[in-house]
Amino acid sequence: MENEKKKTVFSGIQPSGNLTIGNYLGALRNFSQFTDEYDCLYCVVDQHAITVRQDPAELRRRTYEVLALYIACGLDPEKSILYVQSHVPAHAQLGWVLDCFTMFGELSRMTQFKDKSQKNADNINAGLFTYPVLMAADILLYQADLVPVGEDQKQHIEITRDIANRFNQVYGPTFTVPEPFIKSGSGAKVQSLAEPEKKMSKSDPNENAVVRVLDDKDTMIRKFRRAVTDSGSEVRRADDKPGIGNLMTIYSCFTGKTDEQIEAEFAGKGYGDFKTAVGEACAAELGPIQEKYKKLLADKAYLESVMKNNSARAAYLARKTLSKVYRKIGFTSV
Ligand code: ATP
Ligand code: LTN
Repeated sequence: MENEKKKTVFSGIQPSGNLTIGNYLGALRNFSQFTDEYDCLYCVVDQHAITVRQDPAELRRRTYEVLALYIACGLDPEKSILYVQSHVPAHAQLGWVLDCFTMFGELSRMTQFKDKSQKNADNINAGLFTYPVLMAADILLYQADLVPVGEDQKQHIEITRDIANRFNQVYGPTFTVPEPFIKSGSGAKVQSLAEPEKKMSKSDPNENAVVRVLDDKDTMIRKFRRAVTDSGSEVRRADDKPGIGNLMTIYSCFTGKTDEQIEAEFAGKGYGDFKTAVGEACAAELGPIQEKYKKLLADKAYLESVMKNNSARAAYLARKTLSKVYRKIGFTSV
């Protein structure tokens, strides 16, 4: 058992905005639990981010920020590979090959493509359409076994599996077929505070709809207090109370309490007290992360050394898969 090869975990977050507690609870918070037993790669997927127009200076700044947050949340760059997608050319190279193994029809059915085309009607570019193929390349390049993501990414993991199976059927075993890791029921689906039927999204233009990982405590409490809820006053999960249900999910994630415990805690107290408590619980967990983050961000040279060393480690692994793929499809090498 000792020298049995460890399984691999891969995940990525786009530097397309300041991260929300949706990104944190659905993805980031779960990343560190794998680092002892798996070989882990966590990527800042800047190439995915440009499927929506980005300001260059902001994209650059956010790339450092997401990397610093990875580390502040407990990921160790000596142990896990923390790197930036565009620093490893093999992602785009495998992406092209996999484009030729992905059907127009299956990409047309992707709900994220439909959503984002609606939100960015003036820029429905080909990258937005082939986004899932680049994501499949990210995962398959490292022969990942497990991909921790939020519920919204399930369909993208399914298409990754389909692409891998299709390629393996034609050329023989080449790619590991990955499984999603979605923490069902607890933070895998955090909804918008303004429209609780929509997911909380870091690129939402309505700042009151999202709580950011880096918001200060007062801002967090203010945003939770403004969250849209129904006209009742009872803290209870019910189909006609999506706003309160969402806040209960968030509170439960930060405190570990069950719905019954939350209902008992706020019996007879009303929404105001509950919302403040959600803000306080959120700030209590994120405060120490913010402190670490600030120190890391001030040390750009350190972050750059992490980027450099880790992209070399990732590139080495990626190159192995890419060479195998090139050989199998009949590309020449000299
Ligand atoms: P954008 O608004 O730019 O599309 P996003 O907020 O959806 O971004 P991504 O970078 O696409 O964030 O996602 C990073 C990770 O966070 C993914 O694993 C995704 O599933 C997870 N995630 C994003 N939003 C939520 C949410 N509201 N609830 C739970 N998980 C989420
Ligand atoms: N598509 C993801 C981000 C992403 C990703 C990945 C996640 C890009 N490549 C590989 C897991 C594995 C998103 O939009 N949240």
